[in-house]
Amino acid sequence: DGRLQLHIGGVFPMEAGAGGWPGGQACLPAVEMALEHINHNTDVLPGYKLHLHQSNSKCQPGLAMQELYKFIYEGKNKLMLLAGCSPVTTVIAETSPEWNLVVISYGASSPALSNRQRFPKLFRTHPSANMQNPTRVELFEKFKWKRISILQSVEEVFQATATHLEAACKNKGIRAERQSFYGDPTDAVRTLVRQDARIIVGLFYVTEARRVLCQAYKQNLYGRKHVWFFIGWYADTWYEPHPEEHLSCTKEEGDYPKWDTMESGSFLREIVLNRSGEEFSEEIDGYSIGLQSIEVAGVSGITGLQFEEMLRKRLNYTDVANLGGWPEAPLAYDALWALALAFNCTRANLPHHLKLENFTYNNTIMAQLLFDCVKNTSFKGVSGNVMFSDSGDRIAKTQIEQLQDGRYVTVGRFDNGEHRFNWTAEILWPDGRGPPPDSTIIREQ
Ligand code: ABU
Repeated sequence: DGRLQLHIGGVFPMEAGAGGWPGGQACLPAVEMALEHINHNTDVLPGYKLHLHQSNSKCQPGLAMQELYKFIYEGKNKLMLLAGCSPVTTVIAETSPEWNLVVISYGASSPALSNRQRFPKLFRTHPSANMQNPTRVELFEKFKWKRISILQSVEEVFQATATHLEAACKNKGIRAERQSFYGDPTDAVRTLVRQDARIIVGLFYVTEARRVLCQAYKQNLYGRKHVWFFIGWYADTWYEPHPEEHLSCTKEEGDYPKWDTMESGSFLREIVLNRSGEEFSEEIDGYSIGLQSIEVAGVSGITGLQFEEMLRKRLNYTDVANLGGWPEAPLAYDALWALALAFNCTRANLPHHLKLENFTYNNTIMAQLLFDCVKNTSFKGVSGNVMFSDSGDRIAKTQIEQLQDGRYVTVGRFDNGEHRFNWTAEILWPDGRGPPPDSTIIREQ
């Protein structure tokens, strides 16, 4: 159509493999939607058209490196990269500064990524997993749990989150014991059983989570005496067995627990709120009916709710809640807007002899301008206000949900900025007698 093309690269994990996050399933369509909206918007990059080169990283760093080299050495020069999943974002963001490339991550939670020395050109629209830890500690204190266990797989993302959680617990006089595993959680679960663990925070990807449940079942680390905290970005029915994973415990064994009933113990999850709504508490006849939200359109002209509806339609109204990356899709949509607005800003500030479309990997002037423009990002997106701190982190609110008879119910919200908890519903306990103790020794209440 006569417009000049600007090329960008993006890696999307379309499947989880042995362990990982299949977030590309919903995040890639969200980015494609953003691409269409940006290319149709005459105020953004007039005279230019963005062109996305994408590949499936499967959340595997080795494969992602191969794709990175293809982006760099094949076809047109790429001006910027998008990346998702922590292990992949880590290798891409460590390597790409060699080619003066800025990376924006729409789906990487690793706290280790908040390190400007190690990742000099990385920004992320996805908050760090550390954001969940104050919420967890708040709950431990509320229920007077003084001893908790952390079960983590050994990826850096979970290692770093566990270290931060241990420190937060120590600050409040809570003892945290950590067990880790690589691939097979059998021995780590055995140790938890030996230690009589009751309150367990799980830090692992979803395929590993199903392996953990299988072992929890086999080794009897579930039921009314146990509370499990799981990561909130798994699909809604993540606990259902997946036959292709060939786990050694199946529903056919007869007494396989119904994980979504209270008898199997209390399952809590923390999710980061990725919505553009502005919240307020509403009361009817003096009774609080919880937090309501007003939707406000952002730079793209659509609200968070409209975005969600458009994406549902684009995905043919499939079972979106069970699609990898559905909760993160607004972050992916906003990542592309951040990139486009940074191109806009760079174009406006470039010396006359330099043109965006002529970017080369050794053009340090343009690379610095691109970096500065992303650094100064500030816009209202479909996931809320998009801004990056010096280390690239984002402040967000956390929502606590409990699995109650087959569906997740929101029980509270925690404002990490103001450090304020807002309870919206009761947490239910299996025998109606309140939260289970953190060990066999019952402390004075
Ligand atoms: N919310 C998805 C994060 C995935 C990752 O950190 O690898």
